[in-house]
Amino acid sequence: MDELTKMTATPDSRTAAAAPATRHDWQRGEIEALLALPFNDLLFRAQSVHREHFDPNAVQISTLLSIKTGACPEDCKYCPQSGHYNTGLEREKLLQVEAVLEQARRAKEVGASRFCMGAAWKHPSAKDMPYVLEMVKGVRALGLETCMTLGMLSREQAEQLNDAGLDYYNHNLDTSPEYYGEIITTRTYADRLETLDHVRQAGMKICSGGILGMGESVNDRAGLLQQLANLPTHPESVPINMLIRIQGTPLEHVEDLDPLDFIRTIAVARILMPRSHVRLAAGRELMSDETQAMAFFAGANSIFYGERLLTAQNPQASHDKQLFDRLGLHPEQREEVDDATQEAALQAQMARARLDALTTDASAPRHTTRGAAADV
Ligand code: SAM
Ligand code: DTB
Ligand code: SF4
Repeated sequence: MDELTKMTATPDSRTAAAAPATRHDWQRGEIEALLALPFNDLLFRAQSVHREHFDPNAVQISTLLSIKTGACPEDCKYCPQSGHYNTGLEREKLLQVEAVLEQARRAKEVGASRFCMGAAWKHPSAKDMPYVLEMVKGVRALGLETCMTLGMLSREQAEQLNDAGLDYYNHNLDTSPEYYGEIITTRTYADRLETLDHVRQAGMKICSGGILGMGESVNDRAGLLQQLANLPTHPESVPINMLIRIQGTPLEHVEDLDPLDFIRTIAVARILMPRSHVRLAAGRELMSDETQAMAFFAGANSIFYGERLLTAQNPQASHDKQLFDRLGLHPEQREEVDDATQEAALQAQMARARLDALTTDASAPRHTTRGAAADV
């Protein structure tokens, strides 16, 4: 490039020329070496990568809703919703479509750009799919990005969700292939990879990450990141959860994770998957503001917002607002919806009204709804 071209190149084209190609061939040792860098070197490197691809002060905001709670047949040792452990959690059947949409409206009002719906299932049943598809259409119609996490998906179910307009599917690898068997025995690592493949083949974006603080080694953290970064396409969204120790689960008494090790993992995720949104996911309630600030500096650029995750506590919305103000962060804006989406919205609304009319028993409300979070 000559000097004049260099001076007039847009920031994007300059970045494109300078940025190394995204890799999918990371070796475990390379990742361990990154995790072991002097802290300042690691954070400087992660922040430099972050700035090449994102507005460093923008954070994507998602809100979670549990659409079916508890009594899950899987035995994930960290999870309050597993039917294998007595965690005292109140079970709830699948919410009605309108109750979900009401929560989505509130999430939008307070600034969320993505609405994530989670169900404690091994996989969705044929009976539940029509309702789930209506939820996707309805939430999308509100102009929100849609995300679901419903357990394993067959190829056909992934296609149905994609056709309904689901933007993201969340399915975590959780930990390294080696440590996985210590945490879950009712589904395999290969099952999880297969679901991710179905999601990708169907055309949806992938949200996949893991949990830290389950007693895993640094090598296991490297193994999780290696699996994610070596997928044929990087997950668009990578949630890094800090274990919330839940009374009654086998991981109730696991040792504390050093917050600096958590930050290191975020930083390495940012370096390995430079264009992905890395989410500072579960566990923020137990983190200091300073730890969270450092996680944003290390390249985290997404959070769950609102006082509840699926069943566990999240920071108060007012506290998050204050933190954003103190750090000069702002919510990332999503692109506006086009006419075709608006039209799809209208159609979805009509179909929903028909379905609800067929199925609603107004005399027997099965579910309670939660209060809305405050403004971001
Ligand atoms: N049942 C679906 C599944 O697992 O595929 C979706 C819901 S599940 C609760 C979604 C994710 O939440 C899990 O994969 C796990 O990474 C995370 N999670 C669950 N319990 C957690 C806890 N106590 N602390 C941190 N993350 C947790
Ligand atoms: C993810 O990685 N974390 C979210 C979301 N994906 C579905 C769930 C966190 C759950 C924390 C425990 C609970 O609220 O029950
Ligand atoms: Fe069930 Fe998901 Fe919890 Fe595992 S993490 S027990 S699959 S709800």
